[in-house]
Amino acid sequence: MSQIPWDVAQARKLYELPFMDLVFQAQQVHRAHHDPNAVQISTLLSIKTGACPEDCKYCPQSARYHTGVSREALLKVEEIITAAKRAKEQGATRFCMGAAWRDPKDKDMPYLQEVIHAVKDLGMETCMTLGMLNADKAQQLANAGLDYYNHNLDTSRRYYSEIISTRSYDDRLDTLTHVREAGMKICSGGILGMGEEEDDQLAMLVELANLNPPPESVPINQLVRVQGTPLAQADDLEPFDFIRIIAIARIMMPRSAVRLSAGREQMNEQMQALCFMAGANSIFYGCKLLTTANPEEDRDKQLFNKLGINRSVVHDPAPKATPEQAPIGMYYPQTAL
Ligand code: SAM
Ligand code: DTB
Ligand code: SF4
Repeated sequence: MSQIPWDVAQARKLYELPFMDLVFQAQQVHRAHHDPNAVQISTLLSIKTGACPEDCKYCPQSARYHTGVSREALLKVEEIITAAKRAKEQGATRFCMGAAWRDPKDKDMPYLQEVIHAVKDLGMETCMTLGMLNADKAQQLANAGLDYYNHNLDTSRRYYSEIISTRSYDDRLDTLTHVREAGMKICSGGILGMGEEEDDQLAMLVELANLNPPPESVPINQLVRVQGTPLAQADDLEPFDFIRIIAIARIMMPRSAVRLSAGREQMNEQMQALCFMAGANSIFYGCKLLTTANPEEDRDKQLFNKLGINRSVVHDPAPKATPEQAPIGMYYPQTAL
């Protein structure tokens, strides 16, 4: 299947649609490819917290900012298994492990491989986010059985240098290439609310959608403003604009899981429901993200009950319908079969 690239002008046309038309279109695409009442849930665990050498301006774990997040030693494998078992009992199908590293070092690889084996033995999907990967390290993780690798583009190429100076946009794209070539699934998205323009948000989606194939999983984070980070005083996002970006992500990447990621603690139930309506079909579940708060599990269970949402067992990124079978073909201008 060949893919006709998206551009920002096309994305902007979607952005400028009346809100109802945009959400309706996104919901049509969503229903053509996914169960509209199913949400996949992943649980996050920070396996190495704080003291990161990078300077990402949003991040409470950078050693450069005084955020109150203290350095913690690498978690023991047993501690990780205990947390993964608990996540599984709570209904998570994927266990995502994050490390505040620029990149994993050779000495870390045996530990990471052991962790992947142990979590997979529980019958869960595995995801890691450890920073940059070269081809060799990506292959070692894939060989150990890692299913997904999370590495976000975070923002547009244009705005990127306002946010991070210690690694480049192309470094990020190179890591994604290594992940893909090693045979793992890509989880890549970004953060909204860092002072970027609308066109930066759209350009980030264009970069993601034009990966061939697009990421299997696309986390859309709303900035969690953490005291001590340079972005602690960033302006509020207009909630409807956040939902618009979810909808456009769904339309541009019809087969991907779109994850309503960080920032749910700051959203009310109605806002989250609109995000699901617009095509989000994955969340992080559990009262903590990496270092910041996420909604309590009971609150999410109540919300799912109110909305009649089922937890999907394992998210299947395969299409439920080809573009031809989709209800309204005009919603697939970018895909030529
Ligand atoms: N150190 C690794 C890296 O940067 O690739 C992995 C962990 S890092 C915390 C993973 C992602 O979390 C970042 O790329 C960013 O998108 C997201 N993130 C970090 N701090 C955030 C915040 N305050 N609000 C929203 N998302 C955040
Ligand atoms: C992603 O896109 N969001 C998650 C996960 N990938 C690793 C991380 C959110 C972190 C929010 C800030 C914190 O809790 O430290
Ligand atoms: Fe380090 Fe990742 Fe935070 Fe950047 S986002 S400072 S690389 S932990």
